Amino acid sequence: MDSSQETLNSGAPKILVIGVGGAGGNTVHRMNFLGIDGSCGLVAVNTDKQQLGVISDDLIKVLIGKSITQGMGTKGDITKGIKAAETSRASFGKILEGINFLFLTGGMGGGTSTGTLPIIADVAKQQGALVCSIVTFPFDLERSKMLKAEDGIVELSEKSDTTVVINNNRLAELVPGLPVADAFKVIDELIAKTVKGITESLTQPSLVSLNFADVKSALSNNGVGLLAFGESREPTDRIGDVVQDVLNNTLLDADISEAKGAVLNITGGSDLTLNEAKSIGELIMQRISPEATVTWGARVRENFEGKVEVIAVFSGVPSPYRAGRFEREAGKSSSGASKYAIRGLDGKLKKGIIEV
Ligand SMILES: Nc1nc2c(ncn2[C@@H]2O[C@H](COP(=O)(O)OP(=O)(O)OP(=O)(O)O)[C@@H](O)[C@H]2O)c(=O)[nH]1
Ligand SMILES: [Mg+2]
Repeated sequence: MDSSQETLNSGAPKILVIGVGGAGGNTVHRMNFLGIDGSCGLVAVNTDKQQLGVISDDLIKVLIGKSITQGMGTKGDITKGIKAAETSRASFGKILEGINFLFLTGGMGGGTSTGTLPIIADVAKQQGALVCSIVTFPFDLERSKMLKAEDGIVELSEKSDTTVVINNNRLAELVPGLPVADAFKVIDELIAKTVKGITESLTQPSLVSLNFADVKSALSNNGVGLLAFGESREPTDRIGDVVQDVLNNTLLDADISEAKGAVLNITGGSDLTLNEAKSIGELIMQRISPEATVTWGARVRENFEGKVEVIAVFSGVPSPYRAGRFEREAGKSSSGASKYAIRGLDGKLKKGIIEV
């Protein structure tokens, strides 16, 4: 029996999140701060020792490529990022042992993230994990990083099951005038919420639980994906309202009508009904291809009374990055807008920085 069958039989999948580079490290740091119920390991991987030092010691922190960067980061050099990761393949293999579902995150364009993410994805896939990468595309003002990021996304999407791209520039449209540091915080929080929502719906008792086999069908071998966030603002038609908000989401860079799959995560208060959750799923399903695999989970949270929030991961959308050149103008612009059980490298619980 392979490990994925074992997990399906015994219930919840083993989930791990690895944040790579400065951005990825900050994202997993934020996840740790938000807290995820259930067992989900959080790991930060970097070539920069100082950056690992400033994020929470609750995380497993893995310093790679010390002989290549002397622990000082790659300073944008993807070749160094690749070398650091290549020499750490075996360590990644150990970290990923027994993992069924891997979330990878980082800021594309950085030397560490762009070089390392595809290699971790490759190791994870070879070991049988479902790999969902959630990465950012740099701001227009980070010109030197944009071409590297485009190539990186193409490479990463070949190694991952789904590579969700969040375009920082769409965020700038969504909240004009937002200082960059605050924009990063918003993105980190959005990624953190997405991973938390999916993980908890997979592993915790929920109004509607997500089934790992369904999530697998929705995300497997599906290229580039997009993330959309929606919240209800009107009390009268909150279901129609939240669905419209998801579909109008400015973070969407491509047409979702051709998406091959979608995983929806619905959060509401104790007033959220099963029928409402179903309607949200059905309404979004109507907007994408009838062949698409759509699955949803719904959870009830405190302080959500009267509100509904949806985070949607769409997979297999036509990629504006496919040719290695981002068709920037093609993007849509719209008005709407536990403690972690982590095994260390030697199988014991370890916290703090590990050098590999
Ligand atoms: N979401 C988020 N994105 C960030 C953050 N910091 C930087 N970024 C974005 O991520 C991209 C990559 O930057 P880093 O993460 O610093 O790069 P790195 O992977 O550490 O690579 P090197 O430092 O070049 O070795 C940047 O171009 C920014 O667009 C952050 O705190 N959060
Ligand atoms: Mg860095």
